Amino acid sequence: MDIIKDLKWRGAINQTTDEAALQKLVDSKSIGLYCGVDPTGDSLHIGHLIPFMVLKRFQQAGHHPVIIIGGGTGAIGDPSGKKSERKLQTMDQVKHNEECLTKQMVKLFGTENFTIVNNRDWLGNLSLLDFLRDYGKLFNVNTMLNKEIVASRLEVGISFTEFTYQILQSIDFLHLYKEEDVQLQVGGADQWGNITSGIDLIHKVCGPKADVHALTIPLMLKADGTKFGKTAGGAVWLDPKKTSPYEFYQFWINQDDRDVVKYLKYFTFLSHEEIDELAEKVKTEPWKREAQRRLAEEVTKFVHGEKGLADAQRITKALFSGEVGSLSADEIASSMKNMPGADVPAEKQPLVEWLVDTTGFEPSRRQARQDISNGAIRINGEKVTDTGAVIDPAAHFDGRFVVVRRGKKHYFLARVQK
Ligand code: 629
Repeated sequence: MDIIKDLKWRGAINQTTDEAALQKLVDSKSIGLYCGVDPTGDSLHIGHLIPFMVLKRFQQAGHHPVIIIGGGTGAIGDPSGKKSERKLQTMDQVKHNEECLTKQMVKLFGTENFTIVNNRDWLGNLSLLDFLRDYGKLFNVNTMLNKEIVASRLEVGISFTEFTYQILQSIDFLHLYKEEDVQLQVGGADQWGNITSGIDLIHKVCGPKADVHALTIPLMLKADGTKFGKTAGGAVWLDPKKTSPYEFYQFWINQDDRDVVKYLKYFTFLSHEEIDELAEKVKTEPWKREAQRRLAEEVTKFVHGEKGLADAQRITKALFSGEVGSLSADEIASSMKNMPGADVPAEKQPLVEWLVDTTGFEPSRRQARQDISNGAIRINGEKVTDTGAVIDPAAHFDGRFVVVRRGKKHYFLARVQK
């Protein structure tokens, strides 16, 4: 399948430079293309995944993706999409983040037919005088001021440092065009100004015939108007220590019917036919949530591998059935961290008292006794029906937690204090 057509079908194209010329280029040969990421954090999040999925599709179509880890640009900070000046990171932070992101990239792209570079390698050695003589001369301040990102910041103010950012990203595109045969830069819609400024630089240095292009991807909007990729617990990270595979899987499985097809198109490698079939099921049997399940399976497998997916599914099943006894204390910690809970002492106590006075999980002793005799209460996955039972909070999950469930849905996590 034609890659540009495929991207269009997926709704993944916001803007491109001359589309007919770009189409001709990708039809004619295997091209080099790139996307950059600045090491502003120690993990990628699912928003970053959007351009990387596009690069991956190019890779699968026989083209050659290059990723720039912005060790140089990250030391400056892209003003794009920021309403105010960024705080500079320390160089130690930048370097630590570079290492983390590089590892994640290799996990996503493998090592075959893929190149990863760090722009500190060329930006870091550029002397001030060379910068001003070789590049500064080729940038017109008026043009730079007119870029949306700079223009929108003029009221609040923008430092010379951040103002210069677009020149650095332009030098990168020129560098990769010369050294790695890169002819296309991909990014989110916020990157259009930076990318086209690189194209102008290449045309000035290498001549107007240089065949280089820009492709941006629309900002991801959610049907309910809230920001994509955020949950109550914050961003959805690719690092399993920050967002466990279970939480990651749950994020996708909980998506709205109105959004799920769009996400299948953006975030999975399922064929058009498969996605069309799932879209049909969203219409005809939405209660089955098959599209959401497929989405969660595909994305979790892509990011966390078969093992990550299997763990997520096992934990999901345990929490659904209530039989949580087989989960490890760490699995409890990561899967239940956003559920209601309380800190409790380690001492044994009659269960009814514990449920009412110690945890506040039940409103009254009468209610607690009734729920227990009805078989609605599970403690650590085991049904308790004896109203005279005594609870030993330190007995399970390495003495760290007691998991309480009432009915099918109401979970509560008691954290045992040492
Ligand atoms: C050097 C650095 C380059 C080319 C690009 C860059 C990074 C770029 C940027 N990107 C965002 C980031 O790093 O700031 N100036 O977080 C982010 N990107 C992914 C998408 C984006 C963008 O990594 O392009 O639009 C988010 O979806 O904001 O030579």
